[in-house]
Amino acid sequence: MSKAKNARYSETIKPNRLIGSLALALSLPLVVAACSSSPKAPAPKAASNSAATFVPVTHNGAPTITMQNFSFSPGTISVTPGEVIKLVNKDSAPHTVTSDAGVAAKDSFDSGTVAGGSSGTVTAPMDPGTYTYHCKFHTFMHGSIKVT
Ligand SMILES: [Cu+2]
Repeated sequence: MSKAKNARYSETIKPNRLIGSLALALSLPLVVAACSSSPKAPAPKAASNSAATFVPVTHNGAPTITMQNFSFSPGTISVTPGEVIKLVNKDSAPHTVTSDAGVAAKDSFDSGTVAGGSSGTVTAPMDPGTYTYHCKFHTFMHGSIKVT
């Protein structure tokens, strides 16, 4: 008897659940439609405003050259005049970022020794241009710094 009652009870509750989920399914597209249609008009204005505001803040932290497996990454890094570039040495050997011969004295740069597993910095030249550099200890290691 109680089994039958339970069965009957669950049968009566089923339509309610169905209606509940139907109502939910019907209301969801309405909510999505309401969300996507109403902010569309003011969105472009906000985007153009923030684009102008955020232009100087595009750098996500300091520009970084990684020294790993006896190579520099990225091979060419773009920076602004006089910007400080972070150097991260992931090798156990020491490396340097040293400007190649032929660079005018005022545009020369040398990070000094960045010991294995440690980090350092080098300051980019002030004059726009592309400057090639090498590692003092491993002259086959090359990279370039593009100042714009
Ligand atoms: Cu090296």
